Amino acid sequence: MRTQVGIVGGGPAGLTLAMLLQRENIECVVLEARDRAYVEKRVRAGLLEQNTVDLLRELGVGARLDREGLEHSGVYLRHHETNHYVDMAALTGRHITIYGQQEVVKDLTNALLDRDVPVHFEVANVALHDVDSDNPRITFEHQGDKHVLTCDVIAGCDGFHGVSRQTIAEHITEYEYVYPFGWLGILAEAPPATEELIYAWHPNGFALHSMRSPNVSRLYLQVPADEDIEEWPDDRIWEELRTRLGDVNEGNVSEKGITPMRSFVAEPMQHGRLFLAGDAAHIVPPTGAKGLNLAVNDVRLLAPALTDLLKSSSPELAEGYTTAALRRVWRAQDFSNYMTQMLHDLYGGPFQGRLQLARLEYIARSEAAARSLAENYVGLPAQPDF
Ligand code: RFL
Ligand code: PHB
Repeated sequence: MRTQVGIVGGGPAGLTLAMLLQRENIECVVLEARDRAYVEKRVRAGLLEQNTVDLLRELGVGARLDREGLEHSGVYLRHHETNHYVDMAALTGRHITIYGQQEVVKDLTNALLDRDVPVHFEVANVALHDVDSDNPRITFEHQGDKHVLTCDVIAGCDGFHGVSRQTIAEHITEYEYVYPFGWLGILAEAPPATEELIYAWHPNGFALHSMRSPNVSRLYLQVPADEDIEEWPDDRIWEELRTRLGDVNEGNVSEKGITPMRSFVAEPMQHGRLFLAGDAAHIVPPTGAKGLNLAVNDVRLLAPALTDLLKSSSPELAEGYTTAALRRVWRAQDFSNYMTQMLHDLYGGPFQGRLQLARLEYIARSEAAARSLAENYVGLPAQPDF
């Protein structure tokens, strides 16, 4: 088997890259470890930046997003039982949209299969070889058979635990910070009790009220990193959500889990003919809602770089990929860390709590502070200098 770009991983990064390459008539094959039903059900991100929405529309996969996505103009920052509205649309002219990551994945997968781009699910024992050469190879098993896929380029879009980054580990510097807390997240069959998202500071810890549709709420609670989910029966979750968020509408809990939180960057994002994109190269804590959007931004930069490399043998953009992508990655790292530090119990005592409240007050009182938060949150314009 041969293709121009072998894409490892069928999450948002891999699938969006495949769409971008297909548009340029560059051949690619997507290899995904999980089965299709699992990938399309996996509940993860929900908040899309304007840049991400614009790109999905441009790729012809915006129809359902336009029908079902919930466009938002701002968020509430809450402390001491008071919600302060940050009107992001007024401050930046841009919006954010709630539309589940698994819906994006479904739309992209359908569009790729419609366009005859191969997406192979349930591949096993994926290994990358000779990424230093002009003919890197991917070996894998699919439906009981062993395959070798020879490529011009490999895109490692296989998430934080994938094989791609590990293949070039000796060429990479890793920057990492692991937070001493995580998020307990639930999906509840209940209409959201708020029009806009609420990010809440509370002495008991952070909470977030988000949603997926007019009938489904997505809610999160800060818990210690080593917390056992068994300690959190539904009644305790609802009580704690009410304490931290005020009004919440209760409903059947259809999904429940604890996500650890880390900040992580791998530099460089390329070695030889292997290019990393998305969570394979970087992780942000979810407080800034940047993970999925960064993954999409990486491939927005990677697609023209690979197009130039493969169609006209021009390596300049490919050589500049790491620098261009990391500029936005580190900006998002800083923003996500800032949001996290401002809103979570950092287990640092009352002094830290007072500093957090001073930051929240500053955003409520200063338009400059609110605008800075807003332009980062809605996403800086998708230009090469950011
Ligand atoms: P993904 O989505 O992890 O996809 C990688 C894919 O690769 C597959 N894979 C392999 N395939 C072949 N061979 C192998 N050896 C493989 N190993 C793995 C995996 O099965 C998977 O399908 O990475 P990608 O594409 O880079 O996308 C990144 C996003 O998924 C991630 O950043 C976001 O979900 C993060 N995130 C959020 N991002 C936002 O932009 N807005 C949000 O509101 C937001 N909320 C969140 C989040 C992540 C969360 N969790 C659970 C980590 C909320 C949560 C709770
Ligand atoms: C979500 O809806 O899952 C969500 C929203 C905002 C965040 C993180 C997660 O910051």
